[in-house]
Amino acid sequence: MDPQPLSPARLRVVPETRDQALIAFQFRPDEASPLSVGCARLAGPDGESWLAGAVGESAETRGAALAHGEHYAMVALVVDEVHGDIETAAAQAYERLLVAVRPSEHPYLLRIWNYFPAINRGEGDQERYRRFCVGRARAVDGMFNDPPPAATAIGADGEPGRLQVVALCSRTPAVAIENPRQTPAWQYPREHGPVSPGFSRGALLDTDTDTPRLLASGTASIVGHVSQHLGDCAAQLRESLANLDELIAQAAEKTGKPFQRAGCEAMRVYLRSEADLAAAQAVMSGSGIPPACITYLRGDICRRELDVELEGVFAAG
Ligand code: 3EB
Repeated sequence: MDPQPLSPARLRVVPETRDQALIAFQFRPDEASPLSVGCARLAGPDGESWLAGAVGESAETRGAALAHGEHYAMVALVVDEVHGDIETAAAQAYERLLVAVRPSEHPYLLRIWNYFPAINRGEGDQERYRRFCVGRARAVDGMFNDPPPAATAIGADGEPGRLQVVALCSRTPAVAIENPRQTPAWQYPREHGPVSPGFSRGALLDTDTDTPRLLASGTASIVGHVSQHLGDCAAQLRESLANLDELIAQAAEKTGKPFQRAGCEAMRVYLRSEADLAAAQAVMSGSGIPPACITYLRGDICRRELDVELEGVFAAG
């Protein structure tokens, strides 16, 4: 049987800036652009394009961008944070997101990126990441949690003021996956915060085609619900890759297609400290992930004791 050609309307990610991208992430600072990730780039490509065929309609202003394709759509928002109140900013961002997405032809949220500065500031339940989780949980509807999207939540550079939320939306739901080595985030015990974070470990897209994709959420050095290898970034990165392997194995099992590390189309590695860059690159160089697709960004992991997190897109084959 001849392989089916890649349906151009389905998802493909390239680690570069392209015209006609549904989502054109930039790893270059630009406060005005909702698609410029607010984390300094340490190494690797300075753009990441999510391609999904012809973009029928798109708009970008200071503070919001949207693009509609055939199967997929994108909404990006920047919400001003007033008086350091990240909980209210999160609730506003997610209310706006749902208002834009639910009545549209692409009502399903598959993958969300959240960036805001000083994510670990504040103690205990006052920590800004935990307040963010409370605001997000307050704003979302039942559909959001059934199942929740794959997600990233990372601390951006600078002082509080800008909450950035980027969402990939679709006509049809994704297949959510969990990691058997990790407690689902929505079952985290109380010690991790007053509300459980709303995300799935990964999402499988285009499972009705010959070209499914695995979107791995922010993947860190956590086994069960417990952070591992504190103070050792390289060991944390190896543990994160072990977690990634579980997601890849889940993807292969659920689709019946051969997913592997080498099928990575784009990866982001977030490092709390630029000083860990060389160690991280050394671990990644032996990982089987194509080095040319990896961007290293300086970002704060939402658990303050962790130094590294990764995320990526994988094609079968
Ligand atoms: C963890 O497993 C790491 O709150 O949306 C990863 C991805 C993490 C997304 C989120 C949090 C989120 O707990 C943290």
